[in-house]
Amino acid sequence: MYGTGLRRGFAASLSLAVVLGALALLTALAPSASAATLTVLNGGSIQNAIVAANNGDTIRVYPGTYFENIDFLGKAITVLAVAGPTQTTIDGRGAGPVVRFTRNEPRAAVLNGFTVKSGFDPFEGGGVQIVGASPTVTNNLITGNRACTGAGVSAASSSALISSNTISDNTQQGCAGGSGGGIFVRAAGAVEIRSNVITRNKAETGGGIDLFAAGQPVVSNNRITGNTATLHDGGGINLANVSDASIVQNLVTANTAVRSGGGIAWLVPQGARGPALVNNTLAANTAATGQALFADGFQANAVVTNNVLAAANGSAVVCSNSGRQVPQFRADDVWSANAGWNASCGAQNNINGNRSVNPQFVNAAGNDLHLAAGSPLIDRGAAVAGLPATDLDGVARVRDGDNNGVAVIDVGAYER
Ligand SMILES: [Ca+2]
Repeated sequence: MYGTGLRRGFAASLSLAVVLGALALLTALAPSASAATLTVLNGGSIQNAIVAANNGDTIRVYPGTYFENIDFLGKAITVLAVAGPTQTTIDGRGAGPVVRFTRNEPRAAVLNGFTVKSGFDPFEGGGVQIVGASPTVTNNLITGNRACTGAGVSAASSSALISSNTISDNTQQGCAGGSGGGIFVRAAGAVEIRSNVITRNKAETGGGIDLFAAGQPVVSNNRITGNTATLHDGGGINLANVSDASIVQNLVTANTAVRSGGGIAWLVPQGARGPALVNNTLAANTAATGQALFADGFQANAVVTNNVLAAANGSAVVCSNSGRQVPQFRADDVWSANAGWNASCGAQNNINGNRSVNPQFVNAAGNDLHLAAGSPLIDRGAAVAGLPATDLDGVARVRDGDNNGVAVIDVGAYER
């Protein structure tokens, strides 16, 4: 029991500091004065602290590996690993989802800073399972989990915020027909998937992300790389049924689909708006058809603007016309060594700002997909409403990259 007393004393002094701070702010922030801080030390139980917590409380978890499957129990509380995911792990032991939000938790229910590993669910959400709730899941490493759908994270009937996590090496298991190796979203909502690294996940469909009847999700500023759709479509991202997603400023690279859409695949049903794909960089993805993008269905309202849709060879973009419609392409660069645009997309090249030129990345072989000086995609994008004020690096958009005195947005996820 070396160190236990010291740690408890340390925790007690922290709590005292919090109490003193709360007293100091009592007049200015009266509602927060009732919020408490609970402490969990190595060897303790996070779940016991959740049981004891009330809305507005923060549970501070100290370094260690916690063999638990925790449930937020509907509480608007923050569960925080004070030393971050490299030192703090919740290990689900294959006994169920590692973390569950299934009781209408709001955004103020926060999971922050953990390694979340070794969870399993035969249906959905091996690492983090969200059903009918909208929590915040941020700054975690979610890895080595298994489920039929959403091996890493699942979100059903949800407007959750999933931000700044690394979601890696999660794998479909427990069924045939699964999807969403990294993240699975189903049943209309407004899930936001922002600024995550999503890598090396595997599922039959949607290796990185599967959006299935997902409503109006936002997928922005993510790095989605090296994921695999092991049987069907969408190595990086797959969208089906009514998934009117805004997919903005992501890097989608080196993903693989055995069938179609190495980077992204979608099937837009009749009557749906379909996705908006804006200022993404897709490169080095592979599939049997549609190396970068496989666009299918009733997609006349789908918007594809300012994207780099590049592939080593084959058709970078294929428009399967089951709905006899193609998306609205504008200021996109669709490029591969031998055939950028597939004829199925109709006449697009040199129309509406669309082109087929070598994007001239800084170092494609080294996976540096910034535009090199002199790239033909600098200052060649179309004006887009609602674009983030900064690019994927956090560099301010829009800039005058060709030094002609006029600032114009670049094509792709990076600005210069
Ligand atoms: Ca520019």
